[in-house]
Amino acid sequence: MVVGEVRVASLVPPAPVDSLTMTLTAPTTSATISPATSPATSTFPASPRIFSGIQPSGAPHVGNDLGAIRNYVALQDSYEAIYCIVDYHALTSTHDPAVLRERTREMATALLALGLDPDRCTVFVQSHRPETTELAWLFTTVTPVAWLQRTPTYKEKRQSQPEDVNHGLLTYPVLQAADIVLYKASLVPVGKDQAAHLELSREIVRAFNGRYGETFPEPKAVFTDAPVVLGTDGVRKMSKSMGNTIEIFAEPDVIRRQVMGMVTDTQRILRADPGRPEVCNVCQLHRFFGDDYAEIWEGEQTARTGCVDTKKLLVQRILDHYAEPRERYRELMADPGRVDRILEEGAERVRPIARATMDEVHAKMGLR
Ligand code: AQP
Repeated sequence: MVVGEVRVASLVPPAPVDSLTMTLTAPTTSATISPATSPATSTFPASPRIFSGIQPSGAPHVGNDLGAIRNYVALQDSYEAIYCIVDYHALTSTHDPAVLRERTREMATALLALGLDPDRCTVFVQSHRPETTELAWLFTTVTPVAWLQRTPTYKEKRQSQPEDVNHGLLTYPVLQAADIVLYKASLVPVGKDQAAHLELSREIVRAFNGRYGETFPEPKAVFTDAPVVLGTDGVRKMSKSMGNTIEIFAEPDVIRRQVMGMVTDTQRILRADPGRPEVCNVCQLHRFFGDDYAEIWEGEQTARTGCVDTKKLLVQRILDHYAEPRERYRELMADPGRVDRILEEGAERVRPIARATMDEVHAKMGLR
């Protein structure tokens, strides 16, 4: 186990071999996560609190779900869980107000459809609790610029949107740290791509606690057993901006096209060639959509099955797996008032926590 990370229960059978080097690491079998560091002061919550944010940056995909959202769902029963649609973060790349508004509601709807239950967790929109931006500003005063400049995501965004290298991109991880610890959360379900940001959050917290006294818990990442899901290109992380996603709520024809277009084992030229399931992302994804992964593996390795067969099966299984969420998504999208109410109530529910944290921070920093 890596310091600063914990891993949650495997929902799938173990891999037949332990050489899953690309998409997914071998699943763990433990159904529990380690307890967070014991609170150093009475201002920490009595039991670990969960927080995670997700950008309303487009249609949620299988990578978001396998890498993060299913942990959001799993953890809501064991912990006080707070989930947030991070529209302030999305503003670093999305500048059309109508698009942002629509995507924010879509992402909230998607989370609810995938299993977040407002009676068991809190779901709200980041900008509805503006204390987070004040705390982010205060955190900028303990964060060296060099820490931010070396963030991998910042470097990537400088490449992917060279015309729009805005200040928000640089301070993105500071806002993320503020989001998490405003609620004194210590466990953060995320995909592995967020590990560097989480590490930075821990450093920022340490810098703040070092200067002003023990105030915040150091947040730890919680990974699923699919911490990095590769995209349909089989090479890069599944990501909206890479255009290599399998969308959860798209029309079946779109999902079919996305899966059937997946790159498999590039060395398997003929149907009769034995495949290498450990580098075939179609095989890897089967781990999460059926209980016969070992057979899929063997079929591919011995050329008993072809790539087209395995892809067709995957299409069907993805459609079946998400059939109920897709139905709930349609219902909720037809009732936007209900979703808006859930989000408003969520923001109100966490107000006292945010206020209490800010009172403490103001006092410690000499602002009141
Ligand atoms: N491919 C992935 N594998 C595992 N986890 C993933 N996550 C995203 N992609 C993968 C996790 O999903 C949560 C929400 O991610 P986000 O808000 O950072 O969404 P995102 O970055 O917008 O996802 P994309 O598709 O990668 O978007 P772009 O292209 O805009 O950057 C996070 O916990 C993330 O780790």
